[in-house]
Amino acid sequence: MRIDILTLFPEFFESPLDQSMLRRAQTLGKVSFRVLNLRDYASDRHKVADDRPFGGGPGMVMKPEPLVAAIRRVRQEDPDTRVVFLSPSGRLFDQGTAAELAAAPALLLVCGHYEGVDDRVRHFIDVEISIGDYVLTGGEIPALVVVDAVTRLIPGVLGNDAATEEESFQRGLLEYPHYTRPRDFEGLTVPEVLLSGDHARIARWRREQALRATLALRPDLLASAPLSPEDQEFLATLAEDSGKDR
Ligand code: 9D3
Repeated sequence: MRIDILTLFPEFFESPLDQSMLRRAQTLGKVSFRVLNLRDYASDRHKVADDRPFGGGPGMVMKPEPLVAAIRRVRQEDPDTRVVFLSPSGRLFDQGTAAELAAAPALLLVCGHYEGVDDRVRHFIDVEISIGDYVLTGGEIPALVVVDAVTRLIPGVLGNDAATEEESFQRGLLEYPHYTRPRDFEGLTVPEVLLSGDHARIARWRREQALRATLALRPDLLASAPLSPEDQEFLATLAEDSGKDR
């Protein structure tokens, strides 16, 4: 898969794309990143990419010509490219959107900056994505969030399919707690069940911990998580218990 990033700050991406899983994915040939400098697509002598807003007001607006020239160039190379615009008014990014994007043959992630982008650029975009309801200074960090979430879903990138299977089993729930050595850390001990060697009991305990944590911290997730009759039963006993206490 090819992932292109269009930005006024290409240096921003140098280190993040060259670390850990993103680096490994490139080495394995699963993904190739290109960081495109928006200023290279400005046609004027001074390579200006922004201008004052029509109608007045503070800040600057990104001009349409360089953005659209870059989008056209990438689409010309690969017409199947999905063009994603990172924007505070986009659709909220989630795991489902990450999976959708991971299925595309190529992505172009367009990073906005300043107060915004000339609205006519919207006509050249396939999807607008926000990573959450907080104000950032630009689309660069959101683009990295998308890159990271999408790249780990490309087949063969994570390597260990065991982790992926386990993840799909716990799909839609918060994680169960993890422990490693030592068994006693400053008086904090590892739950006995994890030392028992009883794999069925361990699996049940982990499932229950995940359900418990989800009910306590993210009950909204339970509405769409795939739950077995045993899961429902366990959640019902938790609800009963809390009713007795209070
Ligand atoms: C004055 C109104 N602002 C919108 C809330 C303007 C504005 C603020 C910040 C326009 C762009 C930005 C920069 N943010 C992004 O480009 C961005 C973003 C974000 O700020 N939060 C969550 N997701 C994203 S994706 C791109």
